[in-house]
Amino acid sequence: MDIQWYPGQMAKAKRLLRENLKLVDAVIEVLDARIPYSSRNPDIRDLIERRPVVAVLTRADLADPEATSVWIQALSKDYFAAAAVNANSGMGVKKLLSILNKIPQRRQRSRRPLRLMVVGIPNVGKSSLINRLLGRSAAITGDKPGVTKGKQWLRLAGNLELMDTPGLLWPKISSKRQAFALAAVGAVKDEIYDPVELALELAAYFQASAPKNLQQRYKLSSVQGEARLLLEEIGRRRGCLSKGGEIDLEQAARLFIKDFREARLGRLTLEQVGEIGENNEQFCENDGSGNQPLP
Ligand SMILES: Nc1nc2c(ncn2[C@@H]2O[C@H](COP(=O)(O)OP(=O)(O)OP(=O)(O)O)[C@@H](O)[C@H]2O)c(=O)[nH]1
Ligand SMILES: [Mg+2]
Repeated sequence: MDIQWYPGQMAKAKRLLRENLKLVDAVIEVLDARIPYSSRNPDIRDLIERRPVVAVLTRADLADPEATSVWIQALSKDYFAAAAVNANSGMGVKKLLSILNKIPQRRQRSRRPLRLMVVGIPNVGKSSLINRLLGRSAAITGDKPGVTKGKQWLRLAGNLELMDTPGLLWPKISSKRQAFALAAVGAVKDEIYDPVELALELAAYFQASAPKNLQQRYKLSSVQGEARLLLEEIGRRRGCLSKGGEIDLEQAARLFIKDFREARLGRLTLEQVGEIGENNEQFCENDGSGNQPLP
């Protein structure tokens, strides 16, 4: 599936990051626990310039807990530290705070608070995470990408200042698989992709990797065969009908995508450690054919 978005907006977000980086001691890179590979921004490394980066996996409540702990171990080798949280409930935030407190000031003996910039793909939970760290709702959040438009500094009572930033996507997503992963978790605007196409790819993923989850959720005896027929069957069972009584495939697609996003099909991690390549760049370059099987 192809994704088109607004390069102007993203260029602006990138400039904002670059301009403010000199003000901060470290960066928090927020990743989606269900797609840690695909939510990693290949540009960020170049932008960050030798500052410590802490990887935070949000939506750990929606991901497979075992896969998340394997990810934390793997990411800890690559980042200053890594932690998993539920940025809605606050689970894991206390541990994250203790990690943040170990980050050194860039200027020693400086009396100012430690300053952190929070970056990541759109809709991944950056603002929610900041609110949980602060213990109050100070940053605006919302269930769609592009909610945070500019930077916002927020101060924690202790000794921490956090900068919220708009979501960042890189200009060229060469891998269809990565485009699928980003659309599946809601990092790109709904208008930008075809919901039926996304649902069909998601259905194919479930057929291959988690057929039981499909069977249980929609009470189906068999889930194999053409993905389109499966989506139709889901639509039939869930009453997604058009006025003429026919199955409304787009409605079925939206329902199915929503079920996945809210983990009603179970807690699943779409990308496992070591599955795609040792580093994300390799993954981005090698996987541009679009012919690769889904994870
Ligand atoms: N289940 C679950 N939902 C989360 C979590 N973190 C964030 N969300 C939800 O994800 C949506 C996006 O959260 P935001 O904090 O606005 O995300 P953001 O990264 O600031 O988004 P932009 O500013 O649009 O780039 C909201 O509906 C949150 O409730 C999490 O850990 N678990
Ligand atoms: Mg935000």
